[in-house]
Amino acid sequence: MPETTTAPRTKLRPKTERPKLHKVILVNDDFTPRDFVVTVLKGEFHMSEDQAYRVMITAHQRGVCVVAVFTRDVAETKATRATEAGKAKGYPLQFTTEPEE
Ligand code: TYC
Repeated sequence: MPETTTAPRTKLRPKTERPKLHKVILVNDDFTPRDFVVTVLKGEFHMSEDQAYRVMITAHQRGVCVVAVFTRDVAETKATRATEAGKAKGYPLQFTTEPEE
């Protein structure tokens, strides 16, 4: 019976593409109350009071602040919901999204 030899197997590692992440960005405005921005950040993005305050005040001072990164669908859904929460109260609060580099 012929000897069976097993050739060393070159490990095939099929490329698994990681989905590109998208940033949710909080945009400052002159009308939305600070407390309301903090409430929306806590509710939609599960932030602590502290984290939410820091993100709000950064957007207030610099114009924009990255809130978090998600896959595209999740980022867009959260940005839309958070923007709608402001609209429902008559505020011009805006959350936008953009792909990470
Ligand atoms: N600039 C607003 C104010 O002074 C507060 C605010 C902060 C609004 C961040 C939007 O993304 C924002 N009442």
